[in-house]
Amino acid sequence: MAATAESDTSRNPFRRPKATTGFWSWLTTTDHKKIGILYFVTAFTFFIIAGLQALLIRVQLAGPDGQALNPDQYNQIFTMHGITMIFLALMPLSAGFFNFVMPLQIGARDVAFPRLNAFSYWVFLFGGIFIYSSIFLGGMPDGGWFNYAPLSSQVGPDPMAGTIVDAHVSRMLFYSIGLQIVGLGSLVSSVNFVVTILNMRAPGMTLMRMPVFTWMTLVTSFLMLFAMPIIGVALWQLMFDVRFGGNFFDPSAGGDPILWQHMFWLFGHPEVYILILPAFGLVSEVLPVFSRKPIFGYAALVFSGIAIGFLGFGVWAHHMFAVGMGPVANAAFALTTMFIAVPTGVKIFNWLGTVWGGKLTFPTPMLFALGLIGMFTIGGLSGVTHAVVPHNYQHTDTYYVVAHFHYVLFGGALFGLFAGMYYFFPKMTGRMLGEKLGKWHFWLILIGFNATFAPMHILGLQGMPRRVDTYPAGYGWEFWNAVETAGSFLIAVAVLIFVINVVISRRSGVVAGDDPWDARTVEWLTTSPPKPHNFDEIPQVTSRDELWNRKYTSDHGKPIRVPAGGSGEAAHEHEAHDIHMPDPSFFPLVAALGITIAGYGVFTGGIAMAAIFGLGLVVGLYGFFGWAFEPPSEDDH
Ligand code: HEM
Ligand SMILES: [Cu+2]
Repeated sequence: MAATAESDTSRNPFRRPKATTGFWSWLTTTDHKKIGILYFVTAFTFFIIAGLQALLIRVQLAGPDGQALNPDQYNQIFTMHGITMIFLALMPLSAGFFNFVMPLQIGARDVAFPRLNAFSYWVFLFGGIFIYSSIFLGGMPDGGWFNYAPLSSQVGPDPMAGTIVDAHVSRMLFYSIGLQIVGLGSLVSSVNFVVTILNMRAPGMTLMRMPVFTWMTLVTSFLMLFAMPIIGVALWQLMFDVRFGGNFFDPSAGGDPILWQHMFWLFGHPEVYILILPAFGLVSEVLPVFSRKPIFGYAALVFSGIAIGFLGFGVWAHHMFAVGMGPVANAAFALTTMFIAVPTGVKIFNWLGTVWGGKLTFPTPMLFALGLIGMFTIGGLSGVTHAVVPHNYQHTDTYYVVAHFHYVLFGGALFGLFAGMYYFFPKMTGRMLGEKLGKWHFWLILIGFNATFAPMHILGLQGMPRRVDTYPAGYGWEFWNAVETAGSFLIAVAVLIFVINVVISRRSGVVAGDDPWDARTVEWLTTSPPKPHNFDEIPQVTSRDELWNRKYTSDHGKPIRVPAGGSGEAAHEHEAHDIHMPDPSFFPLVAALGITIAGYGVFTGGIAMAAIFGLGLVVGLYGFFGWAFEPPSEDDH
């Protein structure tokens, strides 16, 4: 029997790759940890690119009448800065943590659909490359990250200049098709995470024993599940309008340009929670560990996250107060927007309650966590002022708004992600990130960040509009713009120090051991880095903060260390048993590649379109069929 199966698989066109180490293994991996690391490296590379674009913007605006970029270049740069930071940097950085940390936190060996997980990474990467290939093919999208119709959807008299689309159509197709491809990755990964969290928790890990980060992964996945399809539909409509003569947004043909704004922000506002909730989850892991106290108000923290998830779908039109919806709609959305400040405030209160009276230590992850509390609160407060409609009329589309979303997305989301990187780097690599360089990174980025974005509040209230490539002298905007530019270069130095720290620590950082922070949750039960199968034995969970309660009993709240091996569980866990792990496969990559190739077909017409689209279809189908029919590996027999 075995012999024939062996010969069968060797003849099977969909044979499996075997490599589990080396370059090839990264192309075929279905291991959630490796996929997590692929997300980190790729997303951080895109972050650097978007950061360099931000520096270019700041060079252009350092003084009046900037000459570094012409208007067309400037439009492309700020658009790509926004798109890249949101879709190709911050979202996938969160996906890196979802992938690497969440299965460990729930005591699982992997996610529910490992190959689907690999597929979601490859469509993210290929989608990002697809969008950036626009540099060589007519220019990058230039309509801003929210790309309002009819500016984006209007086309010239002859959009098809011969066999290929004209520059504007091409840029809009890179935007609409590129974000579709990237969005597909988010959508399928959210399905994966929801199924994993609801079905693959270790015995005893009830929902109300799950770590807060895993809860925020669940809420964020549901947000993606409901928000991504909305932008998906709008992007199809935009593609049809610019490429196939549709009229979704053309009022002269019965379409409605405001429809795009509603569709975009119905996705766009939940999107900002998709960006911030993972960071909230990471901070909720870090604060208790360095306060040596359980999180304050666990249930309230979890339910406020869920409340934010729900309310997040009811505020979208606060981005459209000035569009002319009328006082009733404006008042309604002003109210719902103010409501959402309540659960957000609960979170900040609970974090402060956690550190209050704690035995605090301040390693770099703790500094970034505290930084998030401070900076996000500032962003949150300016957010409340946006909800005041008459005030919004004054400052919408000015630098006051640019200041606000950088305080919540940079000061909030990015600071939280950095806290998570310093906190989980030891688990991922087995080594600690350098504390000295870490402290330099934190203080320089905190100063640079505030120097860059705090003055934007002033310039915005003084009337400086966003998205202008130059401004004249004599408006009194020179000083603060110069300060902002200096601040942005300080941010760049801080990020460079972080990269140096990662490279050095990866090789020669202090060896971490399994539980370097004396942490509270089961992911720290595994070795650092974890074995391919994570746990030799799936842990039995009996409480929240399972690891802490195994290590400490408490005497009137004072933790008393339990002598090692006392709980009996730990010893037993080191025997590896018959553990089946997902097999490597390269078909997810092939399927993702096929979809991307087909995307290029839309830029052409006639034969060329049929050929390119057809090629994409063949490659994609080979990928999906291979994925469906590749034989199970030997040990399945
Ligand atoms: C690294 C430091 C950063 C600097 C110096 C910076 C600077 C800027 C500036 C000056 C603008 C306004 C451009 C204009 O309206 O003409 C801008 C826009 C924007 N930034 Fe940043 N930014 C940085 C980081 C980030 C981060 C971390 C995010 C996170 C998501 C982000 C997201 C955005 C978005 C979405 C826009 C709007 C683009 C548009 O109008 O379409 N930025 N940034
Ligand atoms: Cu909003």
